[in-house]
Amino acid sequence: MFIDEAKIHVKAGDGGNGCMAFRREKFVPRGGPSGGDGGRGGDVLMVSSQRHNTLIHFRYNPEHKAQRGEHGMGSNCTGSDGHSVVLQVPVGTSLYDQETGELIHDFEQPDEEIVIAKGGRGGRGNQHFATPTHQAPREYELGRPGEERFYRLELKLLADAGLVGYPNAGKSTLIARISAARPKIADYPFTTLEPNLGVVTVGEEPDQQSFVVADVPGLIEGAHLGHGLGTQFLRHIERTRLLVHLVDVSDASGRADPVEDFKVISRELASFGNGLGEKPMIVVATKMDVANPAKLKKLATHAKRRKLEFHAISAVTGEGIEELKWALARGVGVIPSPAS
Ligand SMILES: Nc1nc2c(ncn2[C@@H]2O[C@H](COP(=O)(O)OP(=O)(O)OP(=O)(O)O)[C@@H](O)[C@H]2O)c(=O)[nH]1
Ligand SMILES: [Mg+2]
Repeated sequence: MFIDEAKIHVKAGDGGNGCMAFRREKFVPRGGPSGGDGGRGGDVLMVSSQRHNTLIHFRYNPEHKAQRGEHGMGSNCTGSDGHSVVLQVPVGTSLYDQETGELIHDFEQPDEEIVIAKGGRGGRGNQHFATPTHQAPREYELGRPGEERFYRLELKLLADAGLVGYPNAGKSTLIARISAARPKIADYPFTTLEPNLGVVTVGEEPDQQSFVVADVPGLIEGAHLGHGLGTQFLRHIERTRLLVHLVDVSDASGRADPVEDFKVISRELASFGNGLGEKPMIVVATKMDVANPAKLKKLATHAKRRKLEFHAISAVTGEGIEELKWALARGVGVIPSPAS
């Protein structure tokens, strides 16, 4: 189980202070108290949204404060309330109190909204303290402090895209290049024995988006019959929105035909069932720095004929990596695709 975690510190806005003032107008002697109330401090709210898939945006940005209420003013003017702050979390996030470990809320549906730090009440101005026997009150209240809390967020990560292909195709190298995941990489087959998840981000704050990519062990012909590592681990990518099919177009694969490679793996995916054969797929030619041009062309032509998006990358030189990241973001739906 892969868990994303973030710790945050939130502070709601303090209430504004009440005001002490007296009406002073020409021809109105002893005008009476006129100090307005302080405004309420803003709340910190948390809402579940489908716009986010990970908690990575809190890792860069763990402090959140709402605005304080304005102080009250003379002439019975109330200070304005502070603006609230709304923090978005992915559906599936659990919110814990960092100190006690208590579970505060499980966000199970989109658009669940709760207050996680309550803004302070504004103080009352001296206008409220007048009584028939106390007509020139000098009392007023200070605003109450906004709540301050420390939380821990937890999210079980589900992969949005799955990398598939023969052993040695460069799947682990790619995930290491585009995420913080550091899987073992080596030039022998079946280096990867268990799926690795990596969080990939595209764009800059505030428009940054992130999604989860799974690197799974390589497949070979007959995997559905248990050859190699079999297909058990494919259940980890059953619920992804996109498959990324990596095909080695260098001569390092030791196989002659990349289209044959592509077909073998596609058949294994189809025979695993559970929708893997029908999932949207991007085809990626790998090892462009040492590509065999004839193999590259053959694979590109095949992808085109099958109407599958095609990319060519080198994890060594970085060629095509940035474009592929954006294509993945579109494919998993965190950024709109031009067509839609
Ligand atoms: N020249 C070159 N070599 C690469 C590139 N990408 C990966 N490799 C090499 O290919 C070999 C296999 O890479 P891995 O990333 O371990 O392949 P994998 O698909 O994860 O393999 P398994 O885990 O066994 O399924 C390693 O020696 C990598 O250094 C590339 O773009 N260019
Ligand atoms: Mg690997």
